[in-house]
Amino acid sequence: MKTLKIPGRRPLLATAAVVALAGAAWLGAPLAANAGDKVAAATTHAHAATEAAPVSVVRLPTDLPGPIGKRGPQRVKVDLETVEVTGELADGTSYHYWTFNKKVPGPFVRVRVGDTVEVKLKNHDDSMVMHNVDFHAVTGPGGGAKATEAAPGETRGFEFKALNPGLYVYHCATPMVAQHIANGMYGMILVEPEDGLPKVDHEFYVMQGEIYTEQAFGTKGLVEESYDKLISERPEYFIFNGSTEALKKNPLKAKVGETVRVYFGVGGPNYTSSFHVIGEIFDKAYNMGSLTTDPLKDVQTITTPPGGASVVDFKVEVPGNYVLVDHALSRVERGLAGILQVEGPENPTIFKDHNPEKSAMSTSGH
Ligand SMILES: [Cu+2]
Repeated sequence: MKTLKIPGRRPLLATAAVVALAGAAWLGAPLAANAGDKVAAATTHAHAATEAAPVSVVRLPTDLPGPIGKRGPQRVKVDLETVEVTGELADGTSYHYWTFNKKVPGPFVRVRVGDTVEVKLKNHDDSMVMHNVDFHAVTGPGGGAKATEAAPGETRGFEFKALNPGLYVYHCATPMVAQHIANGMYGMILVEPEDGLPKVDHEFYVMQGEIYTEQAFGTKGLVEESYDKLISERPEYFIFNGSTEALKKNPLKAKVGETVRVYFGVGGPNYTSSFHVIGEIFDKAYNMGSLTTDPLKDVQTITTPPGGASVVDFKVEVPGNYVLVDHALSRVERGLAGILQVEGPENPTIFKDHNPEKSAMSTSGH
């Protein structure tokens, strides 16, 4: 395996032993007491990890808790575990991800304004590097990053009061931060306003990210991260929910006449998304994830920056497949697309194809 040096930091990719040794030096005190054990353990585990078949790191778009409903402020516990795992990036292509709870994005955390949130972060025993978490919903130093900085095997924690409602990103903030985010370490926390949000039939969780690999887009096998491409912002892959296939193989689903809400966020680390659903219009768009500002109405595309979020609501009136994209459409060719499948009766007063037989033979993505 190739060794890439980050100036002044640990090697980016190296043999397990080299990484473990460099990691011990880089991590300093926390590992010093049992550095020998840790090197031995890390070597064994990393070896197993690279040989193991890739797992699915896909976070299903339906994997989020339901609305909180009427209740007063409470104390809420959030358990995160940082796990480094080899996962499927694309068909036949795998990548060594760094994750919260083995999925990308990490778990969707849902609290109410005024709640006290108790965060526990465990860095898995098999990890090679330190991890932590910075919640953008936190009022306090680093969003909790310092308070959760955990060496492999260590558990840290803090608590915060959720003062501001909104949809917020969280991410690992261990240097080099862009590397930790690019490897999959991001998720979202929804802080509901006192009265919650208007009811909809379906809520979905979608996040966009970039993957920077040494090998060109489409290369099969285990691909390696590229420091040069990361630092010059030249990703090979763009992904929704962890892989190029995540939301193609696990489409969002709704029926004609139902209302849909997408909690959309960008982990990044670098690219702003022009989030758009082909063939739909957002009836409401909560700009920048702000839930206390009146939503925009009748929006085609909503810009969402890295470390930012949007909430979009719309009703689906016509059956068919609708494609979720970043309207910077070159990114579709690098994997970025998802499907919203709408089933139900045709609605010819709203949309009527004059030659459906010919349309059925079309290979157009739209
Ligand atoms: Cu990390």
